[in-house]
Amino acid sequence: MDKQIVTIERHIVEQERSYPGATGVFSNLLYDVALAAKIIARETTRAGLVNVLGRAGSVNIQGEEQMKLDVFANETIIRMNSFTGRLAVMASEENDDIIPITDYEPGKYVLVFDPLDGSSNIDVNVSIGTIFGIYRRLSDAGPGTLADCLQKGRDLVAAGYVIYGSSTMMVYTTGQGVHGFTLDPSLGEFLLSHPDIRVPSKPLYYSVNQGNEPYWSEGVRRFTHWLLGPRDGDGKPLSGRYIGSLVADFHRNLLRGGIFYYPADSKRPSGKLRLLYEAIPLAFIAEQAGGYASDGRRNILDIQPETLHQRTPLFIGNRDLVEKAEEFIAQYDK
Ligand code: AHM
Ligand code: MG
Repeated sequence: MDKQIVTIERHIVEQERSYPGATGVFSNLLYDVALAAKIIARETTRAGLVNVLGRAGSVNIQGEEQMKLDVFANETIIRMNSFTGRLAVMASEENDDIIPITDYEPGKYVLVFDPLDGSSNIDVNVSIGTIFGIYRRLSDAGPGTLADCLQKGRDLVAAGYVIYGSSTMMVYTTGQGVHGFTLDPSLGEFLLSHPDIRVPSKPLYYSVNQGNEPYWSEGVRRFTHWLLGPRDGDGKPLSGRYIGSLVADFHRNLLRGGIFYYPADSKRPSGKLRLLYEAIPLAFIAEQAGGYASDGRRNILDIQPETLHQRTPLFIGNRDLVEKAEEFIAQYDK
């Protein structure tokens, strides 16, 4: 029983100590996100009971129907962060425009997030997740701007996700490794359960919506067939695993090794996933865990976002597998 119990608060404070000039604002911002995650976790686990399932009836900018839990998660994160004095602006998948901090004193950070990703899985009790990224503001003063939100992944200060699954976990990085915390519902605390996560060098899984194969490019098709084979004599073929919740698919492959991809195809020439609040934060986490993320041609972290809701193809996971995808695409998809 001498194993130390490390709460997320303690872990954040201990990490902050390695930054001599830190004021604590950033640590508090991470707690705010963790607290919002606990509130969302409480609602997602009660969803079937309190009859919050179903559609809210409104349609978001991507033309998708929002479900009630998406709206709840979005409002929770905005509400928990708008008055703290820590943020200048937010951007959410569920809001057409940026959410500048106007009614309270604006702070120096920027929060971009997908409040509840994988929403088609809510109704069927399958894991869903929240994804977030934190930047420093670029503008000097006043409410934050669109330019504050459109920063490259290289400039992230922190990124993370929360998975609402068989247990709730929050996984984050501030550029000092990737650390995972499991929510103890009886304590209401996230406890360090997965310190210093590294992508295993031997991958187990490939994850892609294979129903889209008729629309794939030659490069993606050939890459997939390569994955299914002995892969340069590298042992067993990979197993296919696909949930259709990005956070859950990413999380499994982060812990077990593998590649997730949602390529561009003839139906979706820019891919499906969003650059700013889906691909970029997960790319930072992947890199910090020894993996890699690409749009098929370049590092996701080097892409300059141009619009808030821009989509991107995404290949993410073990570096050698992602680089192999880049090779196939360079060779066959001119
Ligand atoms: P959402 O933002 O509407 O929830 O959609 C994003 C989700 C991702 O979680 C997942 O990786 C992908 O869509 C699955 O798409 P598909 O059903 O086309 O395979
Ligand atoms: Mg999403």
